[in-house]
Amino acid sequence: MKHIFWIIAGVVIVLSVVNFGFTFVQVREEKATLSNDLGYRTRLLADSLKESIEPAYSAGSAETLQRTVGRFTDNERLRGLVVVDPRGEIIAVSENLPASIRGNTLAANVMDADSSRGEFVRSSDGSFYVFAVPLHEEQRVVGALLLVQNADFINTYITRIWLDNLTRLAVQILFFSIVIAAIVRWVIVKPLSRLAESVRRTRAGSGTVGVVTEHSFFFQPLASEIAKLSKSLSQARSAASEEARMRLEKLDTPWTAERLKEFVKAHLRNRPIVLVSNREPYVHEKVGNETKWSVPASGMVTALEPVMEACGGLWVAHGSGNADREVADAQGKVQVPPEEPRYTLKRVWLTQKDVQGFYVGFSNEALWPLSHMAHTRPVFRKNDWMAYRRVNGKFAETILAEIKDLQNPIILVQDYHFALLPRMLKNARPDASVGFFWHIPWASAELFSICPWRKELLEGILGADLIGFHTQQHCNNFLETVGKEVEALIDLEQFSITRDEHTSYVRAFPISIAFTNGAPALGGTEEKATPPDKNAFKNLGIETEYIGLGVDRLDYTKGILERFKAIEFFLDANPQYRSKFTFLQISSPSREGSKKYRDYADECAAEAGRINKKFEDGNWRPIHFEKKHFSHEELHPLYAAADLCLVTSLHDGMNLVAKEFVAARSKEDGTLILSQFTGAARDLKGALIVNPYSAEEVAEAISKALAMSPAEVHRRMKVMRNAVRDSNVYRWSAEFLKTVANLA
Ligand code: GDG
Repeated sequence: MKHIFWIIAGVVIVLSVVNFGFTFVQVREEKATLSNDLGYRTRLLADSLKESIEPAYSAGSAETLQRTVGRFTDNERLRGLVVVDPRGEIIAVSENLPASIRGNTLAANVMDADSSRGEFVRSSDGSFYVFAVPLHEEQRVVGALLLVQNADFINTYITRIWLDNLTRLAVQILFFSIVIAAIVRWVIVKPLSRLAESVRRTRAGSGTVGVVTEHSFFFQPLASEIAKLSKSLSQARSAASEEARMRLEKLDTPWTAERLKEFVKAHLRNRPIVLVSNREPYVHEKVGNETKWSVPASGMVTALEPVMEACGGLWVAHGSGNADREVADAQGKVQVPPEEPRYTLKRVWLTQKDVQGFYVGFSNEALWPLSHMAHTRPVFRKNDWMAYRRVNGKFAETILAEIKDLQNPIILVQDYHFALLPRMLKNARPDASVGFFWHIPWASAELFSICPWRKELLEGILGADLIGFHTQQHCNNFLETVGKEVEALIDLEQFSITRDEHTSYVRAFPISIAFTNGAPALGGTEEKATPPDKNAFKNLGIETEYIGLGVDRLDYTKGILERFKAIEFFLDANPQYRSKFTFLQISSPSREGSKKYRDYADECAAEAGRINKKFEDGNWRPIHFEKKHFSHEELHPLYAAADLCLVTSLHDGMNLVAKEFVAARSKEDGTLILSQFTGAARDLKGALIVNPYSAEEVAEAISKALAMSPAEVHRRMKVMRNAVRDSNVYRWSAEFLKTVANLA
């Protein structure tokens, strides 16, 4: 719509300029012609009147003179006559001649010069052409005769020209606007957007070749080229799909989005997949007058988004963005990814009170610290628990309504926000396969026992057919907790729990990212061919020889303060690295509704400030603390170019940042320093494993990393890249989906 407006505005400007130009010239010419004509006719009239007036003037008869003058009063355009004596005194004047004209000074000038002259005069009575001619008696100037002509008709005529031309311009503008809008809309925009839609559908695999060429008369050559292109694309796609099908059985080949799709088709026989999480994969926000979308900083989203892109289906999540409602339909649904829709996101709307109790309160102030051994006391509030139950119920209702016409759906419930949901869903729909994945650690039976609602939580989780954790240790802890808290039959061989005739299987599925070794991924983090380039750091004002990187949600479990302490320790112990080493900490603001998180953010900023003050030298300061959200596209060049990445979580289910760093190192360089308390420490054997509580140990790892031989760096990175490549998120979901589908 905007572009049509600008095209029309351009045409309006051009038409107006041309029209005004022509009208201006026309007006000037018409005015000159009319004025000359009036002047000429007045001169002729003046000559003939002079002949009749001079004898009367010479006879000295004022009465005869007045009678002669009177005869010409209001005659057509001639407004009147004035006869003056040599002193300029009026001797005779036409009756109705306005007073403003009578005393015209032209008479005196004409008598002095002894030659006739005319001029246009504008007065309150109108516009006039005054022409004066000297009167003679025996060659002597004895007076003057003034002829006053009405000149208003010239202005009236000029005004008419302007009005006529402006009316013509308005009609032209209207006509052109309608024609242009119609042409742009029907001949350009519509066919182009149909073309784009066809291309998009073909690219997404849901369109047919040839649709592209329909309705695109104007773009026929382009359309037929695109049709050929999409034909090649669909041929390539079926070849890839065929290959993926063949590879399905060979488990040692890498998993890709395509292979996962084929797997879903073959093993799940197109059973509908519904994924449920609190955090939505795309958030729409108002930025000024514009609506923008972003992918939130969340490990769960990073891992599951590529899976949904590959498999399609429905993702149900809390609509938390301030423009979420605006872009969703009446049912809260929106097709995503926004640029290339592949699945449906259904947003559930929560009240401020729900969010406070369910999310900020019970999820993040009770369950999060309860599950992480980070020495932060959980806060259990009855009201938060009630809100948690209420919101789990609300999500259950929404999902049950969505699946009411679907048979044997597979429902994948994500994370600690929805511990009660598996039971609610399974009770209402026993035919559904319910998988539940707990993305954070399951600390221990002892720690869990302090939760006042532990039995209800376990009851809820045990509604699932399959319960997944990142590590075997978390599975063991969970089984031990169930054994301690509820009456159930625990089979340690099967790793299953049977209660009220329903069996839940407990398995470790170490999550990962969409590392595809250069093969096209449908989303998420993937290896890109861009060479490492420290310019990305220069843009942030970092130009030192050595650069360390940290990327975390601003969360106390990520050990950011401990990391800063280790950097201080490192610079104290290794002064030769001062002014040569900079640490960039990217911290995406997180859970800002909670005071604990706001305070932690302030503490991190203060600690970075303190350490910077201690070491700063000229323009150099050791820690750059960027408290803002970076997109995956912005993070990638930083991951690819840093010398080392520090992951010092005090406790972490998996930690995907560690895997993203590894995936970004296509040159097989760079060192990962990784906390022993992350799930990732079990998968990434090439990392320098550290205890984040020991600043000395982390500082030593930093100096070891910076002094490590390139061969050693390469060897370690290669090991890690192989691990992430082999166990990417497509394998993770295939294994989870296969297990959950086979249980039913
Ligand atoms: C939970 C568990 C487990 C994007 N922009 C920014 C940013 N991101 C992305 C990172 C990464 C993700 O956010 C963070 O993932 P993690 O796995 O490190 O952590 P959690 O969000 O706590 O995830 C975790 C995960 O679930 C999956 O199961 O691994 O253990 O706690 O993809 O690229 N991150 C930051 N700033 C940004 O601007 N910090």
